[in-house]
Amino acid sequence: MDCIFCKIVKKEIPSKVVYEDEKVVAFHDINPQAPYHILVIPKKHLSTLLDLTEEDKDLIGHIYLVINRLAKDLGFAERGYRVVVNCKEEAGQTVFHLHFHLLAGRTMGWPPG
Ligand code: DGP
Repeated sequence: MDCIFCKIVKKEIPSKVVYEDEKVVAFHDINPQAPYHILVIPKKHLSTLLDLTEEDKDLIGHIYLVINRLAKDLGFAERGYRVVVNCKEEAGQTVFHLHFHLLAGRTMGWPPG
């Protein structure tokens, strides 16, 4: 499958990894929208949020715990951070491998554009 994030998981293309375990990889976004912009992705290929099934419940819980750990380790847990998942084209999804944007380091606006 020609998936750029699967290639990042397999280290076939380089990325700035900040965390990795048997289920997930977290790395810096190539086009950061905030001082901290990290993508947390499952190693398992899921195209969109809609592809989650019952068997992924633990995986999703794990991803949020990794996000919290990164927020603490990288020093922005106290100030706050935003987690975004774009699901399908109209929401702005451009890479069809499920990913959680972790954004921090500036004041965020609402509603998002
Ligand atoms: P989304 O629009 O929600 O599908 O976000 C995709 C994000 O992925 C976007 O912020 C840019 C980032 N991205 C795309 N290609 C690469 C890549 O090759 N490496 C890294 N580190 N990030 C990428």
